[in-house]
Amino acid sequence: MKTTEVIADLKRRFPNEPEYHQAVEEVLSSIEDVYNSHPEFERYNLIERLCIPDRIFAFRVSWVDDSGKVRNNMGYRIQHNNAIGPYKGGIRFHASVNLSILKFLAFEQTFKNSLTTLAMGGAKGGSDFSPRGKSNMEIMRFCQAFVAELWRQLGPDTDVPAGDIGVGAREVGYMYGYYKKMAREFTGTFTGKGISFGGSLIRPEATGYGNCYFLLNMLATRGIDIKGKRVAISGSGNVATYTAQKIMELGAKVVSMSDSSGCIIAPDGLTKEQFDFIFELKTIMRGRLSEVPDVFPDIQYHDGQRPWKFVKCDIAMPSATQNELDGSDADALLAAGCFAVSEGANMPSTPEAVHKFIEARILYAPGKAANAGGVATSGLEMAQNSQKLSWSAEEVDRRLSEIMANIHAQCLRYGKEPDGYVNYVRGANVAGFMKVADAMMAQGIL
Ligand code: NDP
Ligand code: 2IT
Repeated sequence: MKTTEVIADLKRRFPNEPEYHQAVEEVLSSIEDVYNSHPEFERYNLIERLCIPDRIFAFRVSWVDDSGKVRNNMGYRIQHNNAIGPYKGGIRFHASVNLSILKFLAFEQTFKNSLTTLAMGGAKGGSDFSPRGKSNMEIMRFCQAFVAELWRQLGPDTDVPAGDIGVGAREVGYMYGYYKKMAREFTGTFTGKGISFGGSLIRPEATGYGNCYFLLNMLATRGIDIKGKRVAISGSGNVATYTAQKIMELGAKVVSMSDSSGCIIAPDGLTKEQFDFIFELKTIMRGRLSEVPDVFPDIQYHDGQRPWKFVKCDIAMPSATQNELDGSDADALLAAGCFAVSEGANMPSTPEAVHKFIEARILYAPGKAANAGGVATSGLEMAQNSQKLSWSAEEVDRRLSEIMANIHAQCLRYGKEPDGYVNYVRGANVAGFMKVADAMMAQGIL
């Protein structure tokens, strides 16, 4: 296989999908050697079957806003690959959602889910609907209209959605409720559900906590203690807030957070009081970070900016969205002495930034490894739902921590370079790929 030819062909057949091309290019360039050492993969044209989603559902979602106006959005579900388990992956509600973004996310999800060691295939879905500024009733009507179209494609052993940007416990609750009504079943068909109806303890925290556990494993390879380290975080949603909470609990300092309007910088690290305020502001009040300096004048706010050029940090944990950290941000981080980057978001660093991190030989963990704790805990929620049992928070947290250590071990196994440097991108891609490839080979041409 020549990676360049496969990419060129995908670009020709699926033009105007830059995020999808970017994600595919990153994976294919790191698995080329492994792929070529298995000629049977080529005979079965495995690579194309792995890059092109099994199927894509696209539909109009019509709903009525509070003023009585009829609104139309697009809805999608991409069932990418189910070689190793039912389709599994989040739903994103954001104005920017399009096929390219969802195809990249579903593709990434397939490798990430494979790394978790649990039986989950890859999927992603969403809509260009933006929950920001909408009332609860509008959100509910939208979620119901979305699921009215999609429910027939879902099921506990078929396709199990969850949250992502713009979709949290509230949206999952409304979507699950409507699914339950249409399908006339009470099963674990969504994860991230409320605790009273089958949700798992620690699922809300899992992506952020899991990223911190992965980071601890990486730091241990260099004998570095996290205590007192300065950690720059972006985002202030589900992933970012629980990352910040765990980072502080571990004795490190959170020096930045951000939202889509700008970033806050706390040069000495957020205090517990400041963090609690931000948590409430973003998750309960659904407010803006620009309001933070009104209450805490020692915190700086930079309108329209990302944090990377404003912080002096040891560790960066980008946790907002794709391509939010570019080459010049990477230069700034490296110049300021940053020695570890662990991605909470999916594909937050541009290819140029990734290249700079790896060239500089710093610890760099791609999202598909570092943020896999979220979907892994979704897998644990599915297991609990199947058993009709719920595990304690300690039990789920222990399993999450073990899964992250296992993902780290897989990265070491496949990612160690001759000079001893661990290339986590290669490690995660090869480990994730091998399991899915083996399963696809065993199941014939589908
Ligand atoms: P949330 O919607 O809870 O939070 C998203 C955060 O990122 C908000 O602070 C939001 O700002 C900000 N943001 C969103 N879009 C943009 C943008 N285009 N530019 C700048 N900032 C933006 O989502 P999550 O925390 O769940 O997701 C964050 C990332 O983590 C995503 O990449 C997601 O795919 C990934 N992820 C999520 C998992 C999960 O379990 N939820 C699991 C694994 C990965 P604002 O408040 O202004 O909207
Ligand atoms: O990107 C992700 O891994 C998620 N949004 C979580 C998916 C899930 O099914 O829990």
